[in-house]
Amino acid sequence: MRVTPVVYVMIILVAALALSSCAQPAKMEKMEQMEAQSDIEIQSAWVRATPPNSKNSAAYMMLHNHTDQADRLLSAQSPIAHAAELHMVVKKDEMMSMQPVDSIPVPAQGSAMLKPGGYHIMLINLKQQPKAGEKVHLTLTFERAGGVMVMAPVQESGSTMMKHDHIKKKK
Ligand SMILES: [Cu+2]
Repeated sequence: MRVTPVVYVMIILVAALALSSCAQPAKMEKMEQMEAQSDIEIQSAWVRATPPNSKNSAAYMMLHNHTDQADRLLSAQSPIAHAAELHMVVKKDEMMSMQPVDSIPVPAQGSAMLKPGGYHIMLINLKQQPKAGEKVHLTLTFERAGGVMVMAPVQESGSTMMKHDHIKKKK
């Protein structure tokens, strides 16, 4: 058959279409690696590795709000724990202790830091012990941004990442 310019253009279109549909799965994967596009961006998330038979662990991260409206982290969930609570560390009579909070504010065009010694997500009644090198799935629910998922690598708690949770029990 004679390849007219019109047929030629159609062949190119069909080829382009086929290529773009092939490219879809790779694109999806990339999206997942970027941890989803959301008004809230999550950076440097990590979950504390626990010694055997620990009841609890904690998750830490930076929350960035790219909108002009203040948001709040309302709750969190993880398949490795029966419950997750939002906590902050308070110093009372030279003792550090944790206290549940209703929400963690993320200011407009600002950020909130969840870190040892400050705000954190407490993973309570672990179903499995988070081990260094693994990744833990977390779902965070924000007042405005809604649900945001993150895969947080598990890390050993180093010297700077300490003392908040079980101090009361140990001493
Ligand atoms: Cu806590």
